[in-house]
Amino acid sequence: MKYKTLLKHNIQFITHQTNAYNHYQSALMALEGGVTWIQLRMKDCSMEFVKQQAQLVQNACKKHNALFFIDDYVELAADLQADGVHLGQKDMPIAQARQIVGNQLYIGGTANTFEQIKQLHKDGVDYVGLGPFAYTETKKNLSPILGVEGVKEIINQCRANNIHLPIHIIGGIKKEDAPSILQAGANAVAVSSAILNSENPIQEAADFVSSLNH
Ligand code: TZP
Ligand code: MG
Repeated sequence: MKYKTLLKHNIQFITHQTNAYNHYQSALMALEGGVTWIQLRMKDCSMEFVKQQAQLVQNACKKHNALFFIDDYVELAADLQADGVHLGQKDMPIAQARQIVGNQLYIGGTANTFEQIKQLHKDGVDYVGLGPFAYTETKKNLSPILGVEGVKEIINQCRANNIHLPIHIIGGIKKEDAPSILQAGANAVAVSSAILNSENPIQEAADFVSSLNH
């Protein structure tokens, strides 16, 4: 049994390296703004750097009582006893990841369509990251953009088919989009650049948090 619930977290921050901040700094600002779920997402970095940033971010999450997830690196998530790991369509198969992390860690999976969610549900993920909601520069090789209507349609299909997994919407989400995404039936939003590219990322994170809790 997992001891922390995902459902009380309606925003997840995705770390990113920008000209101004490294992954750790990006996570710290989101935490200071009140975000309680961080996903360390490091692409094209050495394993040594990933481990080092992961330890720093995990400690910061512990201090803030926030969930700490790692993108892609299943063994590292297991070694560090992170709260969870997130896997894309082309990453390690969910069943294999489950063998490695066991039942104590959450596993999230990325989807762009209802069919993919159906498969992830069968595979036993704990939540789905559905997107992209809008265009974003943060991710390479974007799948087709869903928009609020696409999101609504897919979530309705899930619920009509008895798939009640938590669904997070991701990709190009701005503060003003967040309430309508929750209205569409999503459980949470996952955000990176709208926070990091703002003038005051801590304030922007705090504004996101409060816009979702009204
Ligand atoms: N998957 C789809 S979009 C995205 C990921 C990991 C990046 C989210 O970041 P942003 O900057 O909020 O679009
Ligand atoms: Mg991945």
